[in-house]
Amino acid sequence: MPDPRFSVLSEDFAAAPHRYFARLREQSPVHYEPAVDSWFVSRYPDVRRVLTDHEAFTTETLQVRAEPVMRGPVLAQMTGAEHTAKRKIVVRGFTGQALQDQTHVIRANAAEVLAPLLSQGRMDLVNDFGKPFAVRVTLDVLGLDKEDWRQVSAWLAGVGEFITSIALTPERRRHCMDCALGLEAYLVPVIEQRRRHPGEDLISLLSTTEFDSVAMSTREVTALIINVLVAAVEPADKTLGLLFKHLIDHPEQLAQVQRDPALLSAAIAETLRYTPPVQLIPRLAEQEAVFDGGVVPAGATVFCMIGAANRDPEAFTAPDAFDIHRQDLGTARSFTAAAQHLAFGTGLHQCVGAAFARAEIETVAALLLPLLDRVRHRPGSEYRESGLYTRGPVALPLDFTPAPDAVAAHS
Ligand code: 2IO
Repeated sequence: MPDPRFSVLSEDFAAAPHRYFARLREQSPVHYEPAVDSWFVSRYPDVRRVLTDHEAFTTETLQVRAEPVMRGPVLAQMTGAEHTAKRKIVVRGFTGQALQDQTHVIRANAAEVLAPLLSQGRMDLVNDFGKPFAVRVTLDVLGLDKEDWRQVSAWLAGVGEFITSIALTPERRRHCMDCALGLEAYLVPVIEQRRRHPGEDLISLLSTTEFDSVAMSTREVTALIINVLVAAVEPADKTLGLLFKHLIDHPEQLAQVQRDPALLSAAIAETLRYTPPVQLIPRLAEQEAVFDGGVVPAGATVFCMIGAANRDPEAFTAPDAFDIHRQDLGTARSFTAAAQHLAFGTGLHQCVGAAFARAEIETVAALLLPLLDRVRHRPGSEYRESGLYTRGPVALPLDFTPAPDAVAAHS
């Protein structure tokens, strides 16, 4: 019998959601939460269905969840010809030659943020490195001033809080809106300047590429830039922290990756399956939908539980084991539309930044691993994660022995 008191909004669930995934899939696969009037779908086939049946499940939820703080429509909200055309523009900004160039930007920024940390033999991978690094890289790619990273980080925290909250108090809502307005006021003059004097950066690309023979409006470009900022920053430090946490906790696999860096993409793909940084993806049920195990009424908000689906034994053998060698992951496909795991979603709105995300995490991990000799958790540090929508380590304090030539090269 499903426990009637069980809630995905409980403190127990928040402390360690994975402990409840099997129970949800087996006993309450279409789980209703009255406090937020939403349904939570946890089985792999059901999540796939919700994300690929675009007629039955739309992204209209984003009108209230994202548009107010994005200051306009994000890519995931769009449909039809508009979506196809604008998605193509953004994809062009994150693949091919653009991605090649971005890899250099990634490496340079990683080295820069790392330099003052390396000789110390200790760092908090999430707060000392991951967070500043993710914002700086994204600003650089957009053609914004990296030195603004602290201010932009603070604005993005508010925008991210709005999008990923399950419930917001009026005070927090006001704070999030202030952050969004601050970010918009910062971006608008830049967009106007790039229209007149375009460069090689992504803001220039977005401000000048025509859609239906007209350039996008400043409002449209602003929303797409905030979209890129949030999507590139919010999950990045989490994925990096989770990758290192899992590798340190599985020393044989860490040693294998250190010996053979070609295994890194499998380690990243397995991290994304095992602990996807984006745990929930919302949809709106256009009509009543019948699942094996529950019915969702027309007009309902449905949350796809990516973490639970990625650990469904229907889809992966021994799903609760972290195993970079698993045969059922298909690493080569893991960053494409054919991915087996659902960390980038699936269907028409599957993440456009997947290739960039892979390049970012792979480049940084390949740079870091040889520099951090005998990397280990700081003794006495207590590992904790937070977040229901996006989720990752609150901190990851590491001790290591700095590789001698590394310190010389980076200080
Ligand atoms: C930004 C949730 C961090 C996206 C979102 C309103 C749309 C879309 C996602 C991801 C990650 C964010 N949804 N990125 O889940 O662009």
